[in-house]
Amino acid sequence: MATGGSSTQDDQRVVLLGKIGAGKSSLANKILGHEIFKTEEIGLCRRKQGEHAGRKLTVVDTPGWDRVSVLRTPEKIKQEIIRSATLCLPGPHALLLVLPISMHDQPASANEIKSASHHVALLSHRAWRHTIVLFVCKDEMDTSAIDQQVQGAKKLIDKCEGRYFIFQNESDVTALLQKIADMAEENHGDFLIPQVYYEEFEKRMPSGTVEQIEMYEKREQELKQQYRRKCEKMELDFREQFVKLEQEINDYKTGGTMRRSASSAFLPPNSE
Ligand SMILES: Nc1nc2c(ncn2[C@@H]2O[C@H](COP(=O)(O)OP(=O)(O)O)[C@@H](O)[C@H]2O)c(=O)[nH]1
Ligand SMILES: [Mg+2]
Repeated sequence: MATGGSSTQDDQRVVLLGKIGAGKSSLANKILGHEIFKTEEIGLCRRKQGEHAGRKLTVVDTPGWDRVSVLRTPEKIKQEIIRSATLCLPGPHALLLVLPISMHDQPASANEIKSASHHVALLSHRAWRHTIVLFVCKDEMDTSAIDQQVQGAKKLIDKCEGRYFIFQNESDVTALLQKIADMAEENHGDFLIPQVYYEEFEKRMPSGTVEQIEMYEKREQELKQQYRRKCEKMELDFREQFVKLEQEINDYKTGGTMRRSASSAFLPPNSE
């Protein structure tokens, strides 16, 4: 859907989502560069504005969920999660779904992943176009441990069209904001219109227009998926070819050594 407003390169509106204790408030403080969000749970959304490297930022911190099933999350918390999008009008450019990772904790279970998915969907099925899975490393982790956690959240990442980010420390803020700007650019500058306004907007549209928009959006998603699958296949093919080529070079080198030693067997002594 067409939107206006200033470029996300210099103005970003972000909502942080995640279970209680995921690290949302701490992350918000890191993004804004001050301790302005309390890290204890308060049950209400909080909005703060700030700046990072010339970019104007609006960050909405939300209360998290603490039950694995969305059905058991108190209605008040669900309403706050839905309200979060209205606290940064005309709507957030990005929803950051925070998943904590730590050497000492178990990776998110399948039920936790499902729960995260259902909580994001409270903001409407359109929310996924604007969501990035954000892994927050709570301690030093090696790459293979991080990879394992990323694999465990593949279903969520797929819903986000492959978008995820690994946040290890404050120095990653600039790259994270760039990732948000890239996603917004991919979405042609669109942001998530809060559901209440979207419904109002749907009512005012001439009949058939909403269906047409949905059809185009669906087609766009299909094309993006096809494109991603093609890229993945090309990458796989390229890797296979690379391994084959590496093997051929190795074979050639070892063959060469053998050839050299075989030919030296026919040389007269001290002739090398
Ligand atoms: N070691 C470490 N602890 C963190 C980090 N981020 C958050 N925490 C801790 O995790 C707990 C929950 O963080 P908080 O930001 O309040 O989570 P929220 O409930 O999602 O807002 C707090 O005790 C934080 O100090 C981090 O990057 N490293
Ligand atoms: Mg918090």
